[in-house]
Amino acid sequence: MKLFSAILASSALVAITSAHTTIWNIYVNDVNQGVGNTAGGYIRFPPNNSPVKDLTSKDLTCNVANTPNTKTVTAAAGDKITVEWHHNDNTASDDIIASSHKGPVLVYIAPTASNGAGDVWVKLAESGFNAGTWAVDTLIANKGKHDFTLPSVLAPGNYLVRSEIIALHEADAAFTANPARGAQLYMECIQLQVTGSGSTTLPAGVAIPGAYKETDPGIVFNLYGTFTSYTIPGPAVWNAAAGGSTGTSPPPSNSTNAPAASSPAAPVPTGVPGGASTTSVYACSSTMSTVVGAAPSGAAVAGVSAAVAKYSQCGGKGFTGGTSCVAGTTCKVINDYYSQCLS
Ligand SMILES: [Cu+2]
Repeated sequence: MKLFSAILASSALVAITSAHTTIWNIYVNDVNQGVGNTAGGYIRFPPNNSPVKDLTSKDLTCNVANTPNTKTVTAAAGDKITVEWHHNDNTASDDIIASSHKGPVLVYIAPTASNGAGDVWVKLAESGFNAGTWAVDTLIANKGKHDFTLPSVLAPGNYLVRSEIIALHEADAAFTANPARGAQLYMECIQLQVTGSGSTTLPAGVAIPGAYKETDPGIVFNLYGTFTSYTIPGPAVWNAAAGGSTGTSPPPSNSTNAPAASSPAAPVPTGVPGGASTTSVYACSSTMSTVVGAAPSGAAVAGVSAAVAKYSQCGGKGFTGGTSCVAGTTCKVINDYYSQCLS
């Protein structure tokens, strides 16, 4: 409860990060289950809508506060689930995510008993880049709603559904090469009880963190270069799953793993915001602002010296990254598990 009050106390901060997004509520067969990302809800919600960028961080599992919430939504195997994303609130006037934040939308599932740890995550749906349209474009057009279907064969039980957006607008450089850049991952875990007569338990899955690497063509990707396809990172969609409905592009993940994405054709921006002429299209420039001084290579791994960008994590239990914030910001404790650079 102490943790929840800390989170509530910090909710005023959410309004600042206007480019970013979290899951607010879900629908089961088009029936709204109500706002879930508050204390007493059914979503394991973070203290704000900032992305996670460190692919090795446990924050990637269910965001920075993988804290069990009170409720669990009941749905039957085979039901249609709709996840609704928003910036700051779930009213019609609130938009979804900055349109610059193009990238794929993905859905994973794991048994709740695992708490998300281990090789437990099974991909249920994904959509990436199809005929010139990104899944995030479709998400915005759909007012933040993303549909998928629970496999009809899925055995009853308690599950965590992890829905995720990977925003690529700063993904031309790896996070470890430049902590001011890198793919931005947005995710929450939804507490779901599956009913029905299915008898198929989840197959072996992948670990999150662990499933994504900076060598994946879909993680370091130049959105501003020339490309005709995009390889969605992570495992293949479980073949018992029906797939997502926002236009799936299921690339068999065992075949050609690096089409256009790894082509070195287009010049890549230098990595320091402000240095490249394309910087103006990066809507994160106000929230992911400049790094003071050059980051020594390997700094993020070693946990030393690179200044942490405004709104990025600078402390908390288990956190091993940098703790010194960029000029004009200080590291403020949000809760036991998360401190953030704020002005
Ligand atoms: Cu952003």
